[in-house]
Amino acid sequence: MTNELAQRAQELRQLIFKTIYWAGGGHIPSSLSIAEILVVLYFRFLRVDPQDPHAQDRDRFILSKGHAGVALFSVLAMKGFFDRKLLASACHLGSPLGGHPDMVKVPGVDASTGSLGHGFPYGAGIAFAGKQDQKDYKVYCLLGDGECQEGSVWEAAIFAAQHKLDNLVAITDYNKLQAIDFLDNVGSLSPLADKWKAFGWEVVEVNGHDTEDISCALKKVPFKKGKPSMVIAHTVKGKGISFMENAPIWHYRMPNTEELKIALKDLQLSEEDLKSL
Ligand SMILES: Cc1ncc(C[n+]2csc(CCOP(=O)(O)OP(=O)(O)O)c2C)c(N)n1
Repeated sequence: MTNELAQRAQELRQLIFKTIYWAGGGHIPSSLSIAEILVVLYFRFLRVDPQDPHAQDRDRFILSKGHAGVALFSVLAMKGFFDRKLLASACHLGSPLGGHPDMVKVPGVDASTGSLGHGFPYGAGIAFAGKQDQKDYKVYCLLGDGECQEGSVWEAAIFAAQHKLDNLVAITDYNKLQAIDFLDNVGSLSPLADKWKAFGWEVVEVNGHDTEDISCALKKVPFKKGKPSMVIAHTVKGKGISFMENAPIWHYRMPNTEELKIALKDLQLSEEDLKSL
């Protein structure tokens, strides 16, 4: 199973890169950072049905760091929510797949996100509604660490603890980078785990590129009855493409001809592979 999930993560990275290449632009490193987290969620935990994407009692997944939308589109295509050929249209005029996820247009997308600091509070609201309606679904929210510099994240954190939302599971993609620089050079969140604990959350830290480590944590949610759960996933922004790893300059940038060759080699793709999706 571990190998299978690791292989899926590799396949997801390839699909993300090809999709953004076809789109002509996008957030490559932000998407590569979350490949293992997404495959673990979609292929091991989320109770979702591609044939019935609006099922009332399904688990919800909210990509609060919506700028990594291509990663979500790619994993949804792998899971069978829509034909993966649709990925070739991403970011082109008239496509349902834009730069950010749209819940009205894309089957399997549970929240329209992209404005940082909004998806997570929305997810807390859905978890609250689930409690009120005595439903047993869980709401999983994936946050960026730079996104956690937004005040609305902490308002939602207070709300979730106050209402004992133990059906809410947040995962922070803790790659220590935001759009322009390292968090520590802009607005440090350290010590991040202690901050969430102080806000009334139960916290577990994992290696965000180790599918087994992520799974072990998610198996235990809620970490404590009556409390919301936070998984802090230590990741590397740009994981899988050597020159993009941990490099702030790549947040939104496309490789030139020479860089493209290296990226393809790193992802075990050929130039021929780039011709189709
Ligand atoms: C409210 C808001 N402000 C600014 C932006 C522009 N923006 C897009 S991505 C990004 C950086 C986010 O950093 P992080 O959450 O750490 O994501 P990652 O580094 O993994 O891409 C910013 C500032 C936005 N999408 N929403």
